[in-house]
Amino acid sequence: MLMKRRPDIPSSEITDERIYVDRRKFLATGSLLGVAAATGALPGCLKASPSEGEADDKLTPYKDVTTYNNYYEFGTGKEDPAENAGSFRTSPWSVTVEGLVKRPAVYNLEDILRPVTQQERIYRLRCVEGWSMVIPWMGFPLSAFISRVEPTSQAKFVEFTTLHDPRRMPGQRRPVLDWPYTEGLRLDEAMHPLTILATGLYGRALPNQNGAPLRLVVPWKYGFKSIKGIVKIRFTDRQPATAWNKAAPSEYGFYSNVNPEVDHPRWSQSKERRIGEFLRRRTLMFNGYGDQVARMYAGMDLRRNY
Ligand SMILES: Nc1nc2c(c(=O)[nH]1)N[C@H]1C(S)=C(S)[C@@H](COP(=O)(O)O)O[C@H]1N2
Ligand SMILES: [Mo]
Repeated sequence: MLMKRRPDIPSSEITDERIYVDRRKFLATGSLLGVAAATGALPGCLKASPSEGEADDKLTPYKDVTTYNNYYEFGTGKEDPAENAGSFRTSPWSVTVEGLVKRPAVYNLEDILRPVTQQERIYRLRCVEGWSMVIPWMGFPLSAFISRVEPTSQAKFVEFTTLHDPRRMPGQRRPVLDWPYTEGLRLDEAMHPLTILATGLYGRALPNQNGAPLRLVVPWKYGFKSIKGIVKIRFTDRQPATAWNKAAPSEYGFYSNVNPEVDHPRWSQSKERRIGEFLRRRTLMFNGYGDQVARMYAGMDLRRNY
């Protein structure tokens, strides 16, 4: 029998969304594959069904993911980052690791990426402003890097800092935030297998406006936790200050878990508009990842720790 190989359709002829939607149907459980791989879960522990709400998630078009952004270092308008970050140079890039850690050093990006396996993970990102997207990220668990640098037993929190360079980041020439942008996680949140350092999306290198070359994605927290353009990771025993908490403490707390029951003081958090959709949908507790993360907050008052 003659086996004739059909030439692959050049990817340039297919829209990004279609490739990914088709691949996703094929994979059936989407991001869960990545999660299982990262946690090394035993086959018997593999969850067969997608996380809450995920079944009706359609990927947000590449165009929207890369032109509707928050990245105040490149302007406060949603279209500013795509317009202003194009010529931002992300190479060479290094990340300083300091604080309560056994291997403090300046790590080149290549050195950070060499030992890790990049995986695709489809996660929702919900902004506190009330919009959300579904994005196929490329990245690796933050835990892989943290384990490598070995925090000491006193380390309880991780602080992340974005590059501060007003010559290259025009938004930093105005005092919109107390630059540089910083964020923080509790160490267990940082070590959670859902927490990733992202290096790409839609199978491509991360666009500058989405935080190239390295940004955090914490899918159960509001988008502002997912800090972009990371140049420093510091381990501490005290809860670190965060840029948005400093700017408006009553509006943005340290935890920032997606929580439809705790309103932003100036607007409700119970619904969200999926970019590309018309009707608003109900916001899910922990952005729908509660079955995987809720136990980290057992016994905590999430109204006080907002
Ligand atoms: N350094 C830095 N990181 C940042 C921001 C920012 O202004 N500066 N904005 C945050 C906010 S509010 C959101 S909603 C997400 C948006 O990520 P996206 O543009 O990739 O969708 O990035 C977060 N990370
Ligand atoms: Mo946001």
